[in-house]
Amino acid sequence: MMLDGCTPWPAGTAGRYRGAGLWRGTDLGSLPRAWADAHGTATALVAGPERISYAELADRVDRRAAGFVRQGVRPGDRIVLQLPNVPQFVEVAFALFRAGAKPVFSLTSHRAQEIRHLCELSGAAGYVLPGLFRGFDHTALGRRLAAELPSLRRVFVLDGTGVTDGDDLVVPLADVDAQPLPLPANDPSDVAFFLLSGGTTALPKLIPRTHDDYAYQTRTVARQSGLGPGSVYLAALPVEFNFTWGCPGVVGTLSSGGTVVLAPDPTADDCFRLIETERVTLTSVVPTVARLWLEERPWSDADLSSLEVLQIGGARLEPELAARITPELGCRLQQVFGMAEGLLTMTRPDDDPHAVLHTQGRPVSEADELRIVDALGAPVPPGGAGELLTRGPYTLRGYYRAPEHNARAFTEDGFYRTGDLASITPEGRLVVQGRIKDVVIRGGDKIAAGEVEAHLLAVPGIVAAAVVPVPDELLGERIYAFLVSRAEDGRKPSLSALKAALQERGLADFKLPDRAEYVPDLPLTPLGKIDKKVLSAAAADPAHPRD
Ligand code: J2J
Repeated sequence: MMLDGCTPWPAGTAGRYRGAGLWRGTDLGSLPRAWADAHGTATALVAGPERISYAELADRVDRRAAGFVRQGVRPGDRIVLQLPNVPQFVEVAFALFRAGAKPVFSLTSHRAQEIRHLCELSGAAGYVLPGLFRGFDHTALGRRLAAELPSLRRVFVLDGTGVTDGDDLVVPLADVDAQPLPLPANDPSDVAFFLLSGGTTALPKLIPRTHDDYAYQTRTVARQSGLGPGSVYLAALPVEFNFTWGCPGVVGTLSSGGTVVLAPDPTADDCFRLIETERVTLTSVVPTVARLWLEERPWSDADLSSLEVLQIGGARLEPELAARITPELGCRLQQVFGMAEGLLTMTRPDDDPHAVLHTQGRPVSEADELRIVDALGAPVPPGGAGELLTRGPYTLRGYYRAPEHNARAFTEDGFYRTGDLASITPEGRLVVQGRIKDVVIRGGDKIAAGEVEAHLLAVPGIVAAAVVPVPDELLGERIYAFLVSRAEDGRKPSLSALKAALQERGLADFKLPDRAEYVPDLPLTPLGKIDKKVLSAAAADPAHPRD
């Protein structure tokens, strides 16, 4: 049974996935103990000077799970989890699985707008936060939200910032620690955790991932990536990103008996040093990070010879950049196309070099179904480009508590409309051609245009707003806002005033416009919708006049 508000796979389909041995009834909460039984003294996690064995990790997870129960966390509770790349992220995620609670993975860059929405939408009973992180007081935000939202009963603070004695709302994460308890197993077909959608709508959506589907995804990708006890995975990007968490990422590496090294951030400085000292064999980055690493490589004497594979995904990888990876970094390139919603495609070790540079590879599961359709939903002839639709054993059937959006985002027969434009080669490899969804992908961060537009419209003086991507060499795309201001008083907030206003509203920094331009009117299509094609073309035109 899936949590209320989720869309289960049809019984027949689920039966097929089980019958084929894809879904094996794995409870993610039971994994740390099973891993400890198999690899006890081996190193599971490395973070700075700290090295945590599999046995230690399982013990910490058991103690924290009991600690959460003592703090009143109940099976089925949703808990917003917002932590940087620290061992506690892994401990807390698995402890919550153990306790039957469902973490909602949030980004550390999220602010009041995003966290409030996640808490409201999920009806969160708890919020695990870093405390004071990169100059922002998350505890203060947690307190404010708890005052607004009656369902939010507990705030757990990693660094203890803002904790006061005798407070039963704000609790240090270190106190979430108790003698292990026998805890009931989870239903493997139920939601284990929620990932955040890259989004197309004004408000982000939650993606339910089940124990069975995520165990299948991570196991399959780990096997195809040849992971084993000798593998060392560097978590360079934020761990809560599906790419880093399970593609094969943290969960796939731990399932294989390997070691996960947590990098504080993806800078070349930090990561090159960790690759050298920890003998990292595999890591995953977005194209922007790969570009920065290539820029830094000639200036670094770090020994990167242990690195076997660099996975690159999350945004379009220019073939020119792809071609530089092996000669300049000395490792194999693996292109990955993925989405928190499910479907993953990857190039493989035995693919010919042309396929590795120019395609996003094949789906990871034989049971993944891909369709390419035209604007009317009809299949395009083989090889043609169109919207990619997909369904399969680890692709959601519906967002959480979003019936109206689900009616548009899925076909009647359960295919997810990805909003990506792609074609499929005769060998079955995916080639991403572009997007039809209204999203900006800025250095791998996904920004829903509609969300930024809604906030811009709330700024005094702005009467119309349209956000489009503009090409950028380093970030791939930047955020370009076209605005119409009220004519009578001629108020046209400057870019910095707009950014300040959006920050003031509590929007995460990575969603702030990079450029704003005032126009008398927004162009419309014959159907009366804002013509974003015209705006994108204007934004990208070097001769286009700017403020
Ligand atoms: C072009 N666009 C891509 C690629 C994703 C592995 C890797 C990435 C993600 C991810 C992920 C792309 N070329 N190679 O979850 O497990 C764009 C598409 C897609 C959207 C999904 C994983 N790889 N994209 O990026 O949920 O537009 O997942 O639909 O963040 O990123 O974004 P997200």
